[in-house]
Amino acid sequence: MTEPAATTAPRFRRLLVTGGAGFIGSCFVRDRLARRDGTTITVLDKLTYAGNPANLAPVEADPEQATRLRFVVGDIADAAVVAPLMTDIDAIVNFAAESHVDRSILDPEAFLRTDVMGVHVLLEAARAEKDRAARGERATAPRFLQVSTDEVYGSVDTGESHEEDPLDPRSPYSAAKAAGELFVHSYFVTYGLDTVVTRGSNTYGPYHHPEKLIPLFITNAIEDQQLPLYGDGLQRRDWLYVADHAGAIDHVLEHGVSGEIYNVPGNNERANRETVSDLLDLLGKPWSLVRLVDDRPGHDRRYAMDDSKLTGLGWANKMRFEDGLSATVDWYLENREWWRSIKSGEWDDYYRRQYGDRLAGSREAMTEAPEAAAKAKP
Ligand code: NAD
Ligand code: TDX
Repeated sequence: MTEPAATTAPRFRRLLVTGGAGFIGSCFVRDRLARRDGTTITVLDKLTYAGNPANLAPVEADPEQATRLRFVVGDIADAAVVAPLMTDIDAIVNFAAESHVDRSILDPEAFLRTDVMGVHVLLEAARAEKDRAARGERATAPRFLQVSTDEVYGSVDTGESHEEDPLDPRSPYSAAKAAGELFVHSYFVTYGLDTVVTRGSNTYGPYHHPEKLIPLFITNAIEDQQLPLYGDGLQRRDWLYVADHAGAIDHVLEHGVSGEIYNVPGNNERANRETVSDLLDLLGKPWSLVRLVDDRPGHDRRYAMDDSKLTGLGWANKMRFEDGLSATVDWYLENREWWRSIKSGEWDDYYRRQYGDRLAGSREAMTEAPEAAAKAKP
């Protein structure tokens, strides 16, 4: 991978990055430290099933970058852990979350704890720092960037969601994310905290936990395992490459207007069937691996967001979907140890709960073409 070019000094140089051992957070940390612009990062991560220190191995392998990274294992919902980490940072970027919709259906409480109460603990610690700044005990209050999601808008049958649209979250995951970002906004309005919120779309790329659609289907297909496609497979998602998502978050951190929310779309909207067909082609694997299984309860049919506010801020995504998907497939082919170690232990139990009955009652998916599938009503 090529290193991003060194840039001018960033506005926020000392960062607290929560969830920095996860998929998008680790990309943010790797890319920001690789810029060698003097940034120092403290990662706070609970190392849940989704957190993996191996995601930061490229940083640890570079002695200069490694000196600018400090890793703290801990919970964002633990005020005693969080408070001391806030005293000498310029900004906090909150990636930490329970992030998988299917797990939120199996166990909603964990989502309430981290995605709502954890955010509140972080906000309280930031507010205490703002009070310290007011007393002259530090120069400025920290900026707070909350990483949110397109799922807070709910299912969007036609058109595109704009930042001022009403929220309509429909899963425990998206309800928790909506509550989290509403808390963030309330701290801007009520306490004058310097906040910004990003709402990213479906992200894909290297280091993506194999519970999510693209990495699950790539890794199952590599091993000739069945691919459990929910419902009719005609749900539509807008795919955003992980480095573009992390880059957009960095851009909003630097340039976003306080109190504002920014959509971060990928502008690559496709039916799940199309995405699956593309990745099977890249792997040279047959469509017959795909099985239609019982749908996700409350499954959102489509997400799509307007990008004018973010482009107006001067951001443009770089990766084309075809290139990003191909690079992602190559990465999973070349990093089998990384995902094989995740697909073991707790994974087997999760996979049985999530897919055991579904796959037992599954049907052939017949055709890969979305139009034909819509007519065929399998
Ligand atoms: P992920 O599940 O890969 O990583 C989450 C990280 O947070 C893990 O490292 C985990 O250990 C850590 N974590 C979880 N609970 C914690 C806690 N209580 N305290 C400290 N650390 C904790 O998630 P991701 O896909 O990288 O998503 C990152 C953020 O982006 C999330 O807030 C998610 O809601 C948001 N988002 C994700 C996508 C996507 O498609 N993946 C799209 C839009 C927004
Ligand atoms: O086995 C599967 N079969 C299937 O058909 C899985 C895991 C998913 N799907 C479908 C459901 C969705 O229509 O694929 C689509 C994508 O599913 P996920 O990868 O689980 O993502 P999604 O539910 O869309 O949510 C993702 O994007 C928004 C992230 O997981 C969230 O964290 C983010 O906020």
